[in-house]
Amino acid sequence: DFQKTMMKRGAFIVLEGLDRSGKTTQAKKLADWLKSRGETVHLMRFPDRDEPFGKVIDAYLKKEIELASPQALHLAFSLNRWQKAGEIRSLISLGTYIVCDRYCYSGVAYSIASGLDEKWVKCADIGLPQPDIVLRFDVDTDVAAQRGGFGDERLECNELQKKVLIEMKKLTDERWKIVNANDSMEGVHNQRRKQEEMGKMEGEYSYDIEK
Ligand code: DGP
Ligand code: NA
Ligand code: NA
Repeated sequence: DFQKTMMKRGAFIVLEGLDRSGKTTQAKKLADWLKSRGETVHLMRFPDRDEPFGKVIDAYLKKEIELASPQALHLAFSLNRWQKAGEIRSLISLGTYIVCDRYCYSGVAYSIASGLDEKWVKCADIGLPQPDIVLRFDVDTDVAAQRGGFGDERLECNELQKKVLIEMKKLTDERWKIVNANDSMEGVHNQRRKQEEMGKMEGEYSYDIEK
């Protein structure tokens, strides 16, 4: 345990943004870049479609099943994150960098955009591990809609995406980093890398899940 205490803490880096904002590609690039600097890196994504609650979410998004209420869908997304909370904490304490494609900010933004009550949706995630950095990938909804695969799943409609972006912006404070995701893949990676080099962010977020 002494060794564990002396070990350098890792970091929990979250990427947020609309569907087809390129987050998934950028998460992999960020992970590779951190690895090239000698860090131990664990890529994570939410929803994690392999986890039991994630299987329900996956089936719902693919229109294979219906859920009885939007509240049930919201809680499934949250349960999916709670199933990973312990793993996140232990990886970080062991010095691992977690690069995470979506987190509770998607949870809040998509659910409010879908019409659920703000106060209610925020409750389910209170107590989840807090990220060190949140990178928000901004893409014009019209640019996103033209990217491959858009519209295949539920929630990928332009009108909802516009509302999600509004909600995502409300969750943002000065500690978030904004990336212009309309840029090319390399351009986006370089923007993000510059921000990473500015150092690890510390402190609280306006949507504080620790409380
Ligand atoms: P992805 O696998 O990243 O494409 O996400 C699947 C879809 O689910 C996408 O449209 C965004 C949405 N989504 C992700 N997380 C949440 C969440 O926690 N709550 C809700 N309501 N939607 C979410
Ligand atoms: Na998607
Ligand atoms: Na994605």
